[in-house]
Amino acid sequence: MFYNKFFKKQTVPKTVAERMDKIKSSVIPRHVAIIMDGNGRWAKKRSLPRVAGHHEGMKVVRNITILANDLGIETLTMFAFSTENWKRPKSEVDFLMNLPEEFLKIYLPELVEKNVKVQMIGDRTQIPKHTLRAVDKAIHDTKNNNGLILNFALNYGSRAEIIHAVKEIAHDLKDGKILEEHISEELFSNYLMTKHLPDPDLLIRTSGEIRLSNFMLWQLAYTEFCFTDVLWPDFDEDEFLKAIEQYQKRSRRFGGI
Ligand code: V07
Repeated sequence: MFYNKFFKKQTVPKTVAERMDKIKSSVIPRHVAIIMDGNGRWAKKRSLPRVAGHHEGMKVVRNITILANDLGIETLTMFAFSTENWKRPKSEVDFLMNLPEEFLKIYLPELVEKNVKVQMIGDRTQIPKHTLRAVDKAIHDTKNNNGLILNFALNYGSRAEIIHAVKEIAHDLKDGKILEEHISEELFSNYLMTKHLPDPDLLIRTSGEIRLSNFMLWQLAYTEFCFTDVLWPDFDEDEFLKAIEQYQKRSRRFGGI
């Protein structure tokens, strides 16, 4: 075998660490948003109650958070509970509203230690007090961290977010705080719950559903989409790295013209 400057030895990365190094040498998406679907189906396949799938899905949230933090991703938004989810049986809603507390009881010390900053978007008014208390404590305990922003969408609906923004803008117009000619895409973005975050670069939805389900409609205008058939409880490191690798291939094509 002969090598010169034109024929570099090519190796295919195999281990997670090697794949992570290769990923880190290319464009990392700043903001990844995930619709974590398929927990109920995962449970059904195993003849378990739906809530067993939600519980298993919670562990995956931890694993993907740690990996995203290690990759240097700035923000990870996880769609944990939609405004539509209230229509589910009360027992399931109650279980879901206990998950933030359970998650934080187990993982908050690790998140604090790994410099992760917890945040939340969504309508707080209908969320039970005990749930908000746990989430607010996590936000408080991690407010000085400057690693990954772990942003939970809890009781979040994008159309409601947009209507809320429109009302606030109307209010500020009436008060003379802004003028009609000030209304722009940038100003509008600043009335959304994500005003402090860049738009997502990559959206991942698990479990084979190919729709947005009222998630970040404004913010996803230019986002790359990655849909996978894998159910959320089965979504592992390999699946997340595959999604990032796919994103990097696409952005290389886009950048290269
Ligand atoms: C929930 C587990 C993941 C799959 C999708 C639905 C079920 C983590 C949280 C959470 C939320 C806020 C917070 C800390 C943790 C969570 C809900 C559901 C409602 F500050 N997982 N998870 N919240 N699932």
